Amino acid sequence: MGNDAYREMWERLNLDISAHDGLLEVLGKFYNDIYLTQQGRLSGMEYLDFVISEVHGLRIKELVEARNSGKKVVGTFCVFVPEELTLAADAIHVGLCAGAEIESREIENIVPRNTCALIKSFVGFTLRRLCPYTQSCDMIVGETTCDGKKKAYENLEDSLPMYVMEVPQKKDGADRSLWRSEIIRYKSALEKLTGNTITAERLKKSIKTVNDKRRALNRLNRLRAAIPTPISGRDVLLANQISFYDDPERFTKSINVLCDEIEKRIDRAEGIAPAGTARLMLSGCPMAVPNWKIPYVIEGSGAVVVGEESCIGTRNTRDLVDESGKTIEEMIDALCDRYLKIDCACFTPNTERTENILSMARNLDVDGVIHYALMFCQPYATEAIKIENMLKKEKIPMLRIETDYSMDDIEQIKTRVGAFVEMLSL
Ligand code: BJ8
Repeated sequence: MGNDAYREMWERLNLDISAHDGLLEVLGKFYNDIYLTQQGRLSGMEYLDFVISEVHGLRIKELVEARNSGKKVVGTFCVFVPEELTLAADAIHVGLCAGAEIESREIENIVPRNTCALIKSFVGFTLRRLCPYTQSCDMIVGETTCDGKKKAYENLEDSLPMYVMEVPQKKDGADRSLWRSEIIRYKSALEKLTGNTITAERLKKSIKTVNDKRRALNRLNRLRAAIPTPISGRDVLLANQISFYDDPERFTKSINVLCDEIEKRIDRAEGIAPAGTARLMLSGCPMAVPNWKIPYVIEGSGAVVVGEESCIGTRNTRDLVDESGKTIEEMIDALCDRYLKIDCACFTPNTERTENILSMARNLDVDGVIHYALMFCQPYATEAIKIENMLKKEKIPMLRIETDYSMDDIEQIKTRVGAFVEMLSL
């Protein structure tokens, strides 16, 4: 992943070069072990391998060049921030969620020790100057979803150009009005940042661009459900992860090429695992790059992941924005409605999520569900209880895992997942 040609660029972005070199080395090895050693991979995955190999290189160079030409870069931590508006302001939208454990005692100067790994990771990346995306942002959009995130944003205000959107906790009429006004406020913030007016024509185009990206990922999700499974869960997770960084139009094209190849594989009745392999669905917290621990363990235990009910998965792609709006007002309503369908565990009540998990489990014909919550994530760990009870009634086995980004518990998780898969195969 490292490349001397980019060193000057990283220096200009004020990265801690030696720590960053160390990070790239570890990631390169990790990627090789988890991804490149897989058997029967589709050639369409080469594009995604390339993007990952250049995730701190070529893509950052593109951001630097775009900024040099006057464009702005907006970073986000949550799928609630409407990418359509960012693109309509002619800015670049990138996800900043981080999935690697960063060691730094200073993290606890910003957030307490009992904070989830995702938050600690982005705090660590920021404090240690390890993320060229964060360093490239002109505005970073936080949101009032879980308490851990919103309080961390407050404490990062001195080091980052933060802007925080208020996401309601319920979905009644007053909540919709609040969310609609927040979308309008975000539109104004973008116009001020970029100096560009978001016109109806620009917004219509960007709604289509982002919908096309979701359509491509939904197509991939439909195809992966075939029996035998034509693509590994790890590879689909990677596609979802990269969707947060890559240029949206280029990404959509590459996913559709991958899907064309999968269709041919399905026609030949070929799979990456034989028919009869236990089919599992992952549900819960998002898995940001390079958090590949659980899918790696599952697929190493002789099962295959056929769906991710997560924000780096179907929760982010399932619902499209209505494209029929003509005026800005109509399009803002369409954005408002679509984003309020996100069934994040931060909402109360959140019955849609339970219903969506059940219909996904049935449609994918899964043998079991693995619910994944990051340690100290109250919203997802608490919802896991309700989901387990619901699945029990439906006779769908579920395994609950709470973990972080470290490898300390990997052997214990392997044992639990192995036993779960064995039980499903009896
Ligand atoms: S819409 S899931 S991306 S908030 S794991 S930081 S919830 S304590 S990530 Fe999320 Fe938006 Fe919801 Fe999706 Fe908090 Fe839990 Fe940590 Fe989490």
